[in-house]
Amino acid sequence: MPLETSSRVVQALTRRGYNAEREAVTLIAESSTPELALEAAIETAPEDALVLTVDHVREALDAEPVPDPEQVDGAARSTESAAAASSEPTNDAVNSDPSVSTGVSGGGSPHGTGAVPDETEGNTVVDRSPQAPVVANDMTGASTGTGAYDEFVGVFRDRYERLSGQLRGRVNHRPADSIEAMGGGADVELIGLVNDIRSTASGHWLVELEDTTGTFPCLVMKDRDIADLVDELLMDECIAVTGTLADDAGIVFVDAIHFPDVPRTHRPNTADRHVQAALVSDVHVGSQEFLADAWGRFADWLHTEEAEHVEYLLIAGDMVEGVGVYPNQDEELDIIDIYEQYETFSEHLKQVPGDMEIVMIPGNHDAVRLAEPQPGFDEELRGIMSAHDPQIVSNPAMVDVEGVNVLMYHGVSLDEVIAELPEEKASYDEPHKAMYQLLKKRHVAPQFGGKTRVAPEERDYLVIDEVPDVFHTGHVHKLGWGKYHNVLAVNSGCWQAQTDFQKSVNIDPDVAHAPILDLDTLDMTVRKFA
Ligand code: D5M
Ligand code: FE
Ligand code: ZN
Repeated sequence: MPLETSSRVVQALTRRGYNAEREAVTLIAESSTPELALEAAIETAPEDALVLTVDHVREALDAEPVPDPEQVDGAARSTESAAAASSEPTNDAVNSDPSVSTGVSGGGSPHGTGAVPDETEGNTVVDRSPQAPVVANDMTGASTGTGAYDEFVGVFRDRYERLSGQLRGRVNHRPADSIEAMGGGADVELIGLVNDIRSTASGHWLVELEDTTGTFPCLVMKDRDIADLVDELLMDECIAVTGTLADDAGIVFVDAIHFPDVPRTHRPNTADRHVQAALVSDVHVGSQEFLADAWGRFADWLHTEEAEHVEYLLIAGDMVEGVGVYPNQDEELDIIDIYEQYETFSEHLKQVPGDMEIVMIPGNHDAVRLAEPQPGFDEELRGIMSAHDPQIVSNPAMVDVEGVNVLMYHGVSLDEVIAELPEEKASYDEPHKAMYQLLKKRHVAPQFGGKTRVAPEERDYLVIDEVPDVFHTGHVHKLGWGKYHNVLAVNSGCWQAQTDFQKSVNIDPDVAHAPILDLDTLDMTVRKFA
């Protein structure tokens, strides 16, 4: 089979177990005899190399008899233009076509043997290599929980301290155990975790708040505007109320409810060069419904010129379908062994350009504990997925990508937010609105004891301490994005066609979309590969 296109080169390399740098693929595809170039490059690469680099290819091309790619540039280009599919190689433009080189002032020295452009020419310095993202709050290896009762008390205390800290600038908190002593009619301000929500016989709302000293009942009258906000409350989230103490000092009549929230004045950070990230999730390799062809088209596209600025790939969980996640799941498995699922996932990941930085967190289908926070994959799974040298971190994790803080969270709690809140505030069709609620509550999984399992740790890793610039989730298999107080919330859809279960409950997944985020402007475009 002729190897005149990048995507074929990538496939050939993948079959041979190699992951390759984008430019390495381009050089091979551009040479007059790509098959020979590919063989020579593989020969040149050390035996234990997982990634075929541009240096390996250049070394191979420099050696006879494979012709230098620049000398056959014209021929390679005409082959290219004859090719029909959009996945044909064009991302080599920075190397061989000065008219589209970026940041390089014209007339500089020739680029040697068709190699990496000398990006320091002229006055501008262009850095085309992605920086390794810096991860804050990765709790992999730091788990202390054994599940003992007092650990649950500890994690809630930590949640309360940190979230009440966020509210303290706005309200003058009185401890629950001292409010009764204040006397009827006093103005009260109280910060607590929501311990109970009940409607009274006359239709008002009784919200019980708990702080470190005790609990206190707070009454929200049904005819007040703030009654609407009661619809948004989830158990165990932290809020503040201000109000007036009843005559017998046994209850607070609520005038206002405050959430920790994201300040409206939040000014997001942006990258200081034009660089993009692809935000995906829910690949579900191993499922009969995994869309391998669509994934292949996505990976091929990443090798094209159009995608040359896409230097990062963030994957927000559910790499594989897993085993025993839901009842009867095995009937829809294509690969029944969990390790084989990761091996196949790794093969699909190798189709992605080798010079991209990849960050992955686990989801509820992955082979790590289900309770959140979920630590990153263990050594064995890291070994299987090592080809790209991805950053494997916990769910959730705050990832600094070129200065942009991206909060990655798989999203199991979104099911709960959608189930508990009214349709207009959170729905499967608008998953980003459910994400807004998590930002408002400054916690990725507020409700304890429901579907979302929470592990007791010394620290509540699920609190959103720092306001992210981008919030990236998956899980619900629906595509949706929007801005909340200048924070871009993106739920990234999936690479798995509708399962029997989803059919039975009318979940219509958004498949094979890749949201592409401009890190310098935080603008988003969505590419479809279905
Ligand atoms: O879940 C994808 C979406 O589908 C998410 O919203 C949960 C829902 N889902 C899928 N299968 C089930 C079963 N069997 N029970 C309840 N909810 C389900 P994911 O976990 O990514 O497959
Ligand atoms: Fe999923
Ligand atoms: Zn999931």
